[in-house]
Amino acid sequence: MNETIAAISTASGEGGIAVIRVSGPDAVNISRKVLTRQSFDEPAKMYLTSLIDDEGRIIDRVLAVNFVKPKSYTGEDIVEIHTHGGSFIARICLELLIKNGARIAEPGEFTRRAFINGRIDLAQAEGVLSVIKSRSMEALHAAARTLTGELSRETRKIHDEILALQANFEIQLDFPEGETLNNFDAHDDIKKIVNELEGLYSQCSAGMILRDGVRAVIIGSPNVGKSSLLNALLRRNRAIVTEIPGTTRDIIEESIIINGVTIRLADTAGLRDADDKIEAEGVKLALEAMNESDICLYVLDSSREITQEELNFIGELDDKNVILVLNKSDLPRKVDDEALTISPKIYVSAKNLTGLDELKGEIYKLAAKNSAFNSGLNVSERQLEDLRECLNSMREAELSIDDDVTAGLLNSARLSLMRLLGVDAGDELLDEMFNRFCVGK
Ligand SMILES: Nc1nc2c(ncn2[C@@H]2O[C@H](COP(=O)(O)OP(=O)(O)OP(=O)(O)O)[C@@H](O)[C@H]2O)c(=O)[nH]1
Ligand SMILES: [Mg+2]
Repeated sequence: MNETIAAISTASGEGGIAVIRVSGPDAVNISRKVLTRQSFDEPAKMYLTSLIDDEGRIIDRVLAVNFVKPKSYTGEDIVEIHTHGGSFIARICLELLIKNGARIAEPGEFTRRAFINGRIDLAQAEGVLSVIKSRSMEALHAAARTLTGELSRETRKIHDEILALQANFEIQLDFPEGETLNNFDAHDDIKKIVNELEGLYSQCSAGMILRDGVRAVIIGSPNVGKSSLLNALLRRNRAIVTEIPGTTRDIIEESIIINGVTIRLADTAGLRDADDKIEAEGVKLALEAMNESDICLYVLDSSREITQEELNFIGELDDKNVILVLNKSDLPRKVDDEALTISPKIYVSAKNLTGLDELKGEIYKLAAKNSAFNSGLNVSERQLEDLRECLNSMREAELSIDDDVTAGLLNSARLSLMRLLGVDAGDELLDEMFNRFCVGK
């Protein structure tokens, strides 16, 4: 931790400016050796200066700013040098800093130091990562809520409530058999905490959906227009469309964003008993994709009658996640609408691009089901798992009638929340977490 680290913090390639960040006890001393300016009187103020090489030759006009410990991103002294954009000049600047005593930073090492110095907790560090990886505005909002500490605050509040309750139980256990603490009714308290945890959990799973997207599979018999539907939703010709049944054999995945939510569409091979080995493999993949998806778009050709095979297949679908898409609505309708009891049923024409907005609306409705998107909190799998474990322990505690057991469950619930916040996190967890960051963050 006493080493001073440096890295290029902006993305590689040519750009307007590049930022090279130096953090650690020698940040200012090392920076002085590569800049003409020697003093940074005011912290957090940009100074115009020059970058110089070993022989004092000017390489670039740059801006430099000094953030003084502990009021900096890492909680250490930081100097940022803003060079003109271009990976070459940024690399030269970094090399000069290394020559003068800085060490190249590992991926995520700046954020790791921020965590170790208590500037942010682990939940917020995950938030930083999510902000960087966000692909839609809603995902970004969810990440920002985590980053600014909303998840941490709520988690800490619940942690403290459990702790207080646990303390009461410990006292209670010291009482002789038969006697109890006055007015001690833990049941209501436990129930209240379970409710709070459930709310937090649904906010976090919404955040998870916002980050990773919802998986929607396009499935149905050959030639009904599944690939045409994918193309129509994407508004570009991504998948091959022909009048020959069995055109699509592999899974084709693409994303669209509906009201800020990423929907990961998968076009699949038409379902039939295929003789062709490749096609049969495609059908197998299609069914697998369907089982792993959150939403199923079952496509029918509305210009012909439904086959018995199709009816059987529809009968076995989990109708909570299905949208029936009746394609080719530009042609005369032959499909027996009455036979289809599943809703929603949407008529579209992938050819004429009609009905697509309505379809998107239904996809969004299913995706948003039970999800608090506008209060979503971005979390990692690990954090969601910690939260789930906490909730499980608390639900068990709610049912428990043995004080001893309840106290133990409260304790493990509390430890799950501490893990979520990264209190006493081991090196292994920190390595795993910060290695997902890019260098320079
Ligand atoms: N009239 C009309 N024809 C369509 C429509 N959508 C698709 N088609 C035609 O239906 C045929 C099959 O379309 P595809 O998109 O390849 O169908 P698919 O379901 O992906 O077929 P497989 O990949 O073989 O399972 C093509 O000739 C398309 O031009 C539509 O909305 N209206
Ligand atoms: Mg196809």
